[in-house]
Amino acid sequence: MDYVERVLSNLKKQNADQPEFIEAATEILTSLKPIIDQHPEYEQASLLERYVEPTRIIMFSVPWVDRNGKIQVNRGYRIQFNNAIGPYKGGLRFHPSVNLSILKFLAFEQILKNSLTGLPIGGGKGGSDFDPKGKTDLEVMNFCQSFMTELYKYIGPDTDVPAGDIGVGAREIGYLFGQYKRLTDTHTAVLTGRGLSYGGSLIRTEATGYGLVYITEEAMKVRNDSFEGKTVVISGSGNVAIFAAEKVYQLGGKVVAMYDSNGYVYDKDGIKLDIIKDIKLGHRGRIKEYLDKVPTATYGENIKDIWKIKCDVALPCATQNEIDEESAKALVANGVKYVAEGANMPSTLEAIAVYQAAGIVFLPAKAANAGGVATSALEMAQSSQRIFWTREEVDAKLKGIMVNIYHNIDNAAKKYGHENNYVLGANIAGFEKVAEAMMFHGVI
Ligand code: NDP
Ligand code: 2IT
Repeated sequence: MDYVERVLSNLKKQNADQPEFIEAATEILTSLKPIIDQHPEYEQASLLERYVEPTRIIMFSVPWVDRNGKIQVNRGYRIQFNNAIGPYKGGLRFHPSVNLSILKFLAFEQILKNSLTGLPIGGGKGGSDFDPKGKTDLEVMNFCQSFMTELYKYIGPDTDVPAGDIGVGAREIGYLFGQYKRLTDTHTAVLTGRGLSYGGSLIRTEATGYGLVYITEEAMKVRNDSFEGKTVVISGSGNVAIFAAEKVYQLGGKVVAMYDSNGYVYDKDGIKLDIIKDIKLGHRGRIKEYLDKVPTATYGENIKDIWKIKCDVALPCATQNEIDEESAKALVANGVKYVAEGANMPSTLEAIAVYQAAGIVFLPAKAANAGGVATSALEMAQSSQRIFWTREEVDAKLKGIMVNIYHNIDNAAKKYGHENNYVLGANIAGFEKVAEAMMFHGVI
């Protein structure tokens, strides 16, 4: 067994109850082999053993009072995985499915994603099994205040800077920030995705979706192709999905289907985004309501069927493992040319194998959705300078970062003899800097 295989085999034994973490680690470690082979000093320094182990995992109880006066308890987490190149940075996810395995995979992915942005941010993630769906604003506030009353001890603008993810948007960040400010009496960039009135950055809301489309546009451009006239399927209808769709339309593409966890809508004439925004951002409604406004659209409850819709571009923007082998085969059979991941790890390992065998352009999450965290780092930069950049400035920087990421992962894939394999390219390009920094820091 070589070094990578030994570390992976040990990781699987030690984390046998964490399937998502094993899935992400298998993909990452396997594709790092070419760079590990060139650096025997990494094994000498037990670099991989240290790289796969989070610095610390914080788990805590979050008691709060619901609208009936009943006391509820949820589990809170923060995983501080790696701070070799900058403070821990990564979102908070509030969703009933949240557990240690999911947060560890997300934090582990975040290390390389954040490195790919070229900005000084390390990798972390956190969240809770709390479900904001159906809760009143007061319940969400009660929960967020209790969550922060524990979390504030472990974070700080130079230590660990959380942000949003599934179930955590402007409302939650506002309540979390308010409680942090109250507990510490400081007004700092301890969270990103803040409102514009209290330190947030223009374009942060749009950044993940826009960035996803910018990097895909670049992959198209080098192939003498563009979004003009392309049919696009987007899963999810949250923050990432909505702003990916907005940018697709701006570039001349057409989005024909989107979903939420209850069902998907298909509108062959092109989904009307203002209606989706009104449902989702306006009143936190369900996507099924789209049919009330557009009776010619269709609705299906089996969300996996969305991948059977013929499209040129698929942008999975909901959650992990939403495209399995069967769905990937359906996409390929229908002639998909580009799959770019807005969500984190939406394609299973088997699905990725299907894309690669078919030779389609596949842009993996840690490269394709890095625009969100990159703009979070731009938010931190503006806070440090105590100034705000214009919308145009932030958007131009975001686009520049995404174009750079595309060429960096493309070059890394070529350099290591795996042209067009952006999984390998992204993992290696992200790892190079983290590994170098860890070597500089000695045994810590
Ligand atoms: P939101 O909470 O805004 O939206 C999530 C969307 O995905 C909703 O439409 C939701 O449907 C759907 N969804 C969530 N879980 C499931 C599930 N288990 N099955 C089916 N549908 C589901 O989150 P974001 O848009 O912020 O995040 C989406 C993805 O993008 C996540 O993978 C996240 O990690 C990733 N991401 C987010 C970034 C950001 O800046 N926000 C940055 C980089 C990546 P419903 O409302 O019915 O639950
Ligand atoms: O997965 C992600 O990159 C995010 N949820 C954004 C993290 C951030 O710190 O902006």
